Amino acid sequence: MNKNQALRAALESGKLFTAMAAHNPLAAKLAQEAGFDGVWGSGFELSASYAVPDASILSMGTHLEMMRAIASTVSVPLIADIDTGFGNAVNVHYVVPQYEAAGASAIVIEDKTFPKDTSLRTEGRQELVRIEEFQGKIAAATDARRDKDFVVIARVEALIAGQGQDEAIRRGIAYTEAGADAILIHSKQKTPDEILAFVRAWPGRVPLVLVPTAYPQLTESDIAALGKVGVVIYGNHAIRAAVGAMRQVFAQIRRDGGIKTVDGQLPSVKDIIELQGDNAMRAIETTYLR
Ligand code: SPV
Ligand code: MG
Repeated sequence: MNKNQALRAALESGKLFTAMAAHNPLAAKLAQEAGFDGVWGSGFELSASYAVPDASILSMGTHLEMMRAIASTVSVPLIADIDTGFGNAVNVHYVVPQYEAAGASAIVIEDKTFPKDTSLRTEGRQELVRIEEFQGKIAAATDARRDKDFVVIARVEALIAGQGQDEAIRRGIAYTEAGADAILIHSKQKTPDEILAFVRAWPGRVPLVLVPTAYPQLTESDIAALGKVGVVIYGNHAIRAAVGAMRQVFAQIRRDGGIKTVDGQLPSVKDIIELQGDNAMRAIETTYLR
């Protein structure tokens, strides 16, 4: 089974697929090593790693090249976050085969206006495009894909935009009718109540995708028990882990006036060299260096 087939089969199996965010190939490799089923090519994480807002500031090329680097590093499926699709349906039609060629197994496209604002920002600018316009973008994505197993996920931002559950359900159904393989429903409420109400009301023709960043109390077994969710995405835990670890280590070195105390607490240089693919290079050296 190739990666696209693996993701497609997971969606059809009814078993919960877990995807961890990554902003570079090393983070993706660590996610795979930890046992996640896939990688989330997060726009938020990549933006954060460039220290810019997640507001359509990085170019498609920057994100696409990172997806290519990630996909060529890991053997698990990559779900690429293409934000609003970098424009209208014409842009989406062009963009989707690029992401397929880069090795992604799915794209998530959200129903906000371009340029977007990030969903979890307090008082962010959350404007939605018309339902018909977004249906056109979904249809453009599904028609443009070369491999029928490549997964197109439509992301409903109606709850994020404060437009309520009826509008969210209406949009989810409309996007399913337009051909979406799954519906990502996002919420920034600090308890799972809003999402649980949506899941209960969801008619369920295609699986749902949840990003429980704001309501972390909802566990994988809780989500699996709902019976309608195919994928859980951990949206920003790689970059938050990296920021926390760097802050702590940098402060310790400044405080101690050197690296003596911190050294034994860090992954060894050997560990990093192994993550860089040392075993593979040794095999290449043995075979080809004469
Ligand atoms: C991302 O990780 O880029 C996402 C999830 O889209 S969120 O940041 O919560 O909108
Ligand atoms: Mg995003």
